[in-house]
Amino acid sequence: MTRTRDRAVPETTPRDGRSGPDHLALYERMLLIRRFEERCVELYSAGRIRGFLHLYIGEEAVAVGVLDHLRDDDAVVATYRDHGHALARGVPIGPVMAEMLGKDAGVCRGRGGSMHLFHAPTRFYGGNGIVGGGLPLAVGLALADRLAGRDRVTVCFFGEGAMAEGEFHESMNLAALWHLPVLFLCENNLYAMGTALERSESETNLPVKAAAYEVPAWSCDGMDVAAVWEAARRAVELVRDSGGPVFLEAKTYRFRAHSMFDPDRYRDKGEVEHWRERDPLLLQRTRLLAADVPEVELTDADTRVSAEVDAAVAFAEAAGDEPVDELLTFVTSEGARS
Ligand SMILES: Cc1ncc(C[n+]2csc(CCOP(=O)(O)OP(=O)(O)O)c2C)c(N)n1
Ligand SMILES: [Mg+2]
Repeated sequence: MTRTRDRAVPETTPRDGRSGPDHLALYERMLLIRRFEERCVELYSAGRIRGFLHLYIGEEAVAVGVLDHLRDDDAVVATYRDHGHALARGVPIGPVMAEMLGKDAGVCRGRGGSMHLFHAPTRFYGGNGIVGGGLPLAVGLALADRLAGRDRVTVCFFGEGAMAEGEFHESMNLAALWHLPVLFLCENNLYAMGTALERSESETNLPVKAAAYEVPAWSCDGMDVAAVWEAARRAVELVRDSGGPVFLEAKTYRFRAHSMFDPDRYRDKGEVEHWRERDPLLLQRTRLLAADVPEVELTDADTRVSAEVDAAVAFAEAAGDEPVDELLTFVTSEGARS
C-alpha cells in the first residue's frame, strides 16, 4: 500500500483534455445556484418552504469549482447547506425545488426537505442534518469502491465546524489507514452557527489538522472559482491516482445568516461587507469581461437561469402532496417501494 505522507502535491496537466475551465459555464452554474436560493428566500417568506433553510449564497464557487471535475460514477456527500452541491452535481432542478416545497415530485418525495436532498442516479448521497454526519458515509462509499476495485472518487463536503466532531477524526483516521479514495472538502466559512472558528478551536490552521493523519492537505481561495477549480483538479487527480484520501480547505464566507432563523448578531456588518467585495459571481463576471466576453452573454446567462428557476418553481407548485395513504411508506420495511 502506498502511503501518501511525504508526497508533494503534483503539478499535473489536466488529463481530461481541458487546459482550463470553461469560465462562462462556471459563471452560469454559480448564477443558477444564486437565483435558485434567492427564490427560496421568497418562497420561505411566503410560507411555501417550511422548516430549516440554510443558504449557500457566497459559497457557490466551492461546489461549482470542485464538482466540475467529477465523473458520473463518482459520488458526492454534502451537508444541510446542500442546494448548491445538488445543483452543481446536476440533480434535476425541478425535483429539487419540489423537495423544498415538500411535494411528492421531490427528489425524496417531499420527505427530506431542504437539508436532506438525495438523488441516487447522480450518486448524490445527501444532504445531512447532523454536523459531520456525512463523513463516515463518505468513508463507507469509498471503502465499497476500494473493495470492488473501482477507481471512483467520493467527495465529502463539510464545514469547519465539523472538524471539532469526533466523526471527523475517526473518518480521517480510517480513510488514511485503509487508504480510501475520499476527497475531504472543508468549506471554511469561519463560523459554525454563531461561533467563530478561533473561539472553538485551538488549531485554526485546518490543513495542519488533516496532515496529522498523514493525509495530503492544502487550502485554496474559496471565493474565486478559478482557484477552486485548479486546486480541486489536482486534488481529484491525486485521489484517483493514489487511491487514497486528500484534504482540501476552501476559504469561503456565507453572506447570509446561518439559517433563516438566525438573527446574525455575532459578526460585524463591516466584515460581511468586506467579504461581499469578493463575491464569487462578481469576481467571475469581472474575469469574463476582462477577457472580452461580451456583456450580453452574461445577461443571456442570467435570462437562461432565471427561466430555469421559474420552470422549477412552476413544476414544484403544480406537483401534488404525497397521498395520505402512503404516509407510512418507508417507515417500516414492508411498505418500502423500489
Ligand atoms: C451533531 C450536531 N451537533 C450540533 C448541531 C447543530 N448545528 C447545526 S449547524 C451547526 C454549525 C456547523 O457549522 P459548520 O460545520 O462550520 O457548517 P456551516 O453551517 O458553517 O456551513 C451546528 C452546531 C447539529 N446539527 N449536529
Ligand atoms: Mg462553518
